[in-house]
Amino acid sequence: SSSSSSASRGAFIVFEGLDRCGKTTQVSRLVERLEKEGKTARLQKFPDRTTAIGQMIDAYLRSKADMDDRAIHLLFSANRWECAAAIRRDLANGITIIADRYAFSGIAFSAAKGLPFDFCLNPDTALPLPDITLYLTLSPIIASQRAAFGEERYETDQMQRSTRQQFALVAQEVVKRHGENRWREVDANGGIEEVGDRIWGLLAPLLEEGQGGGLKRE
Ligand code: T5A
Ligand code: NA
Repeated sequence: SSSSSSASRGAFIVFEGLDRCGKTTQVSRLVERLEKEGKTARLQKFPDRTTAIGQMIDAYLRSKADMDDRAIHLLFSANRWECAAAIRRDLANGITIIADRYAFSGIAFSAAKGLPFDFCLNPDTALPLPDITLYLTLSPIIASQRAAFGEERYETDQMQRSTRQQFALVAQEVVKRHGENRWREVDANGGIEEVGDRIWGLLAPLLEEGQGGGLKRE
């Protein structure tokens, strides 16, 4: 197309994966790299622990507070809803949003605790749809050996195993509803640079405008 890049919508890119797979590390690097390439990008972390709802979530995750499974599930979702308008606004203004976790974590972690899958999915269904989700996969043994694993509530081998199974169901659902280009697995084994290059190799062609197979923008 002949439209200038400043007039086009930003891309909405989500990173997902089990605990300690390296999401935050890669999301920060990607935002820096995009800015070097002249794109405006914003990092959006979920849970966003800075809001009032986020502080309740933080207390729950650090086991400073207990909560009913459904109640905490809805708080995770509410924490996304309170950020949704800003995400839509920024995308419309050409800002690329890179999210460190999103609704897919919400579904997978809560379903792993035994809540019905549909109950887990429903509160998030009308949120802004990511153009692409990169699901980082890492050997569970390596993940559990990384710094600070085990400090927060869900960081047990059993919970991680169960969440991995639920993520597979989430992936199926995303592909069924929105097409296979919306969900990509990325091997997160290897060094930080190596994984970063893998991610960049996948995203850079999609972010180039005017090329076939680019990101589908909602
Ligand atoms: N949750 C979340 C829900 O239940 N419902 C929801 O709706 C949402 C949104 C907190 C928990 O909340 C759950 C899921 C989680 O259990 P969080 O705040 O994202 O979610 O959790 P964090 O503890 O911040 O992040 P993670 O544990 O998921 O870690 P990351 O971001 O995957 O990994 P990162 O980059 O912080 O790296 C971990 C360590 O490994 C090193 C890093 O330096 C760091 O020490 N590292 C590497 N080492 C070697 N090689 C590499 N390639 C490395 N990459 C990173
Ligand atoms: Na993180």
